[in-house]
Amino acid sequence: MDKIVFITGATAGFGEACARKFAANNHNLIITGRRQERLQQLAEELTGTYPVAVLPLVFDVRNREQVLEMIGSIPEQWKRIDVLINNAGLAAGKDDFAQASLDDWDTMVDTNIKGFAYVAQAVSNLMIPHKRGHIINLGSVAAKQVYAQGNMYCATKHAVEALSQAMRIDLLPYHIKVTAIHPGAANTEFSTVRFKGDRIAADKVYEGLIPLVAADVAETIFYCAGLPDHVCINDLVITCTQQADCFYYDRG
Ligand code: NDP
Ligand code: 8X3
Repeated sequence: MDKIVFITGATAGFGEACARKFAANNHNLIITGRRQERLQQLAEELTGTYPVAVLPLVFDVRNREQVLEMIGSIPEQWKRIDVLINNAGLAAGKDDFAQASLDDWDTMVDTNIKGFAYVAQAVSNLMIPHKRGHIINLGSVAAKQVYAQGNMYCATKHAVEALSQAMRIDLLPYHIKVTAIHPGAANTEFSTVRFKGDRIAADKVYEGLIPLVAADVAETIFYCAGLPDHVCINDLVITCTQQADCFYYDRG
């Protein structure tokens, strides 16, 4: 049976790669993000290439009213969502605790914790009546360890870890699976966003590494989503071979 897969942050990186992977396997998609043009182009490309339907929804996960309104007004035939890939998120800045921008902190908390939770709650309420569904949350190796100047980003990803556990417990009676995926360094738009367009700083993150790419993470998510109904991967850490954890890299 083809699934309905709801992907947040599908305009770039992991979300876009997941959209390509799931569409190539004939699943119908709800794709979301703020950049309408990118979403529209992706929807047209995927529906033109594969026998799938794609519903693009433009909203900012930080805006609670928008999240509730957009998810609340999904057409009836799209409401039976099988998989949520709760992926939209970002790092803003990498600075010492005492100097970090409070605006950056607000952006990360509002996106990675509050927006993340608004979407998960709204979609889980669509899954509950059917007593099935799978929520796949994007954490990070920064959900497991805290590194220098990672302060609020690491805190938000630790919150993703905590909320994934919380969802797994509270959604247990409804047989909704919850998987937390924790990638290490992956070369997407992530670092360019983090360093506010400074490509030199962004490229330095991946110097000497063959880092993960978005398709690696999408393959892993696709694998987790394809397991039998009675099997749930709860927690999965994925790094490139040259990264052991947040601290140890072999940069050649
Ligand atoms: P990208 O920057 O490539 O993509 C991020 C996506 O999130 C974009 O589609 C963006 O869409 C969306 N997004 C960001 N803010 C909002 C918002 N307020 N409302 C709606 N959508 C938003 O990053 P990645 O694909 O690398 O990251 C995806 C997730 O994986 C994030 O949660 C990140 O923290 C996590 N992660 C990334 C790692 C990496 O090294 N790349 C490693 C570990 C975890 P738009 O701008 O159009 O709104
Ligand atoms: C992104 C990976 O190591 O920059 O979550 O925090 S890291």
